[in-house]
Amino acid sequence: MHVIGVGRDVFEINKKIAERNRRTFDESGVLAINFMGAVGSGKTAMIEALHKKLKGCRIAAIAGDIVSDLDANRLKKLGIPVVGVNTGKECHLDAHLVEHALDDFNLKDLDILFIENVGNLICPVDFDLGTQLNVTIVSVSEGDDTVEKHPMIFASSDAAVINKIDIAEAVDADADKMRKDALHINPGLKVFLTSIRKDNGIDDFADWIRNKKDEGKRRKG
Ligand SMILES: Nc1nc2c(ncn2[C@@H]2O[C@H](COP(=O)(O)OP(=O)(O)OP(=O)(O)O)[C@@H](O)[C@H]2O)c(=O)[nH]1
Ligand SMILES: [Mg+2]
Repeated sequence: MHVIGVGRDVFEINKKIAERNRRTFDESGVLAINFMGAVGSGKTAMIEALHKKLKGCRIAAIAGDIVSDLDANRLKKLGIPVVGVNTGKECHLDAHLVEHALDDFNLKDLDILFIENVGNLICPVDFDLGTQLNVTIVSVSEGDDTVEKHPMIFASSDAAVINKIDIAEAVDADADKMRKDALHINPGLKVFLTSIRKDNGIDDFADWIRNKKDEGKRRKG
């Protein structure tokens, strides 16, 4: 009997396209960052905030959503070049969708490409987009057990952002516990505690991104 391994094929094809995307980003000197995270954790708000902080960097965004163009329009309003990608019923972006969206950018004119994935902490884990960095954003309002309940996404991230610390007390959440949980899962993780609302911790996160961009440019020569 011949069994068709559909699942495996999908992952293998995605991996190949992701490698192609990574080469494209490296060759164009673009730092691409995959922002994963729970619904409403602050992914779009973080791109808006970073746009203000990363003055002098030429940034653009891909906004992934299941159906709407609300996030894409928020970013467009700020003058950020953006491509909205609707995934329909799919709960994650994939490398092919990103590759397709790249047609709408002149990558040579960009320094940083933010890719906002579809909001959840599960599906995006299996789909490498070819970005050089993966960042997971959660907020204290999801509960301070959110990190330990979703180890896979933190294990496959370069940085974690614990956002909305301004309301931690109000929602009875321990942001430091979340930080420790993230480091327990992945000791190599860079963790940022932030409040976009109060502009706390965003400068550190922006500096980390800027350093990664400069490292990439130096490597390219
Ligand atoms: N109190 C507080 N609210 C915040 C903070 N950051 C974002 N928000 C609010 O949280 C809500 C969701 O923010 P978004 O940036 O839309 O979240 P998202 O992760 O992009 O959401 P989806 O795209 O729907 O998954 C908005 O009402 C923001 O104003 C923060 O640091 N503190
Ligand atoms: Mg959003």
